[in-house]
Amino acid sequence: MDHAGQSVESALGTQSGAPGESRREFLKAGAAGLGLAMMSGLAQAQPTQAADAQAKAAQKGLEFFPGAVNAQGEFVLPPLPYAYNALEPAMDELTMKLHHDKHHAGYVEGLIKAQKGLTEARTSGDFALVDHYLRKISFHGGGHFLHCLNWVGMSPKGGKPSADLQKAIDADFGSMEGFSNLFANAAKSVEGSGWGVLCYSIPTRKLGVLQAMNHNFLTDWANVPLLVVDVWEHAYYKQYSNDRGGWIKAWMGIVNWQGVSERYDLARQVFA
Ligand code: MN3
Repeated sequence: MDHAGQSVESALGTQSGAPGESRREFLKAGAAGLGLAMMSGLAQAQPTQAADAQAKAAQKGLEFFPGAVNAQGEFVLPPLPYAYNALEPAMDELTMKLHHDKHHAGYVEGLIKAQKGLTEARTSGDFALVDHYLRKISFHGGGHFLHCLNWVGMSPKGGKPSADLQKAIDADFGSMEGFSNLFANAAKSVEGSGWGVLCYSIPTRKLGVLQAMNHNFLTDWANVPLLVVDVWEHAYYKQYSNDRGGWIKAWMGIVNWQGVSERYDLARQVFA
């Protein structure tokens, strides 16, 4: 079993009796579902290499930012992975509806519009508004991708980190308490609107915490976000008023640690 095959099986959590069966199923699903050969030009590579590379790329798109694009690679609003009221009492149904159906949908719309403007600038040769479109892409793209992560980062069941992730949390933050204190304070102290982010550093292969102001400032480019908490007022104000800390504390109880653990495994495999 080669490296890519291992990561494919692990990422999907497929459980197959026959060696290679789950890998083949994933490769089939990945190729059919994403049409990545067309997007990446991988069709000219050796068939096995191309299939493995397609599967690897499919993993990145599907697992790091679930549902961010459709089979054609177009930006879409992914459905919530649970009912609007599934996170009550930590998060109320109306906030979830507005947050997902209006706010997140708005970022998808804004991203598509800005991408279209950028394409028109490139094809027409009129670059007068190129900085405008790129700013919009950064803002709406950040909003779209972070919200894709946001929905899967929460679960009615809550849960615990895998043994591997717990080990990394202990190594990089001292303990789960050390992580929680740092993360909660980072998120709480974001100036204005933004996010708290648990991320995997590609160069150091360690876990770290970042803030994001709005969707797109204060980050750095060497990190893969694994878990995010939304501290825009639209995410909590109806239920928690101005008590951002109360929202973060409640959010800590509904973190989907199984999903975070899977993305951590994926990050270690893809960026090993
Ligand atoms: Mn939001």
